[in-house]
Amino acid sequence: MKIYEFKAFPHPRRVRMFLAEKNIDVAFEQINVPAGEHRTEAYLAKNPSAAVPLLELDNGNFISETVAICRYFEALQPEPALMGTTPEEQATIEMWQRKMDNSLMITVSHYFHHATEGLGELEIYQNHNWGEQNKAWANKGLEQLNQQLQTNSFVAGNSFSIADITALCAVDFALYLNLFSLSAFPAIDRWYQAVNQRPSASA
Ligand SMILES: N[C@@H](CCC(=O)N[C@@H](CS)C(=O)NCC(=O)O)C(=O)O
Repeated sequence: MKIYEFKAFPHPRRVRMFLAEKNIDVAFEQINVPAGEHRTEAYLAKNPSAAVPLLELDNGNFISETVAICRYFEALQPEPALMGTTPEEQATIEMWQRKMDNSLMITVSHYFHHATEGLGELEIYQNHNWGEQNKAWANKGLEQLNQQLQTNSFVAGNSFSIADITALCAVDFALYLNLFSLSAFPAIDRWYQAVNQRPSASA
């Protein structure tokens, strides 16, 4: 079993954090995304979506998409549960995981690709206004997250979950791009100081 990734990038970091929380050891192979290694014929044969992370199973099958990879490891090793155990927990965590993906990770990503240099020459199409619109939507996502964290210790409630992993990686991506300041969102700031200290945050 092996995971193709590019260590510094946000989506691979989500998988690294998930594995670290579960104390699962998997081999990694680096695919240099800024150098275009994810667009070679050899890599596209493994993942036609041209993206990392990608999990290669021992039977030769591939699983792409961050959450699908995490779900595989959750099923393989349920403890500690990061995707809930009861039907209500599972649905609540999935709800917040999707909210964090849609309102933060994806909007910050669009901002990066469209309103900044992004991946440079690898950017096939850029629309600055679309990037700026996504910045505004990312700020709405932060407001929603701040509101949720005013009454909850973690993103999906009382325990750490995959929703916190997605939110932390998206918040760090946004901070790296200077999209916002933590001081403007006190509840996010309190949560950030706590989750950022978990050993998995530097996995
Ligand atoms: N929906 C995918 C997105 C993965 C993704 O966008 N990965 C980025 C790295 S963080 C990538 O490979 N980008 C390549 C590109 O933009 O050309 C997932 O959840 O895994």
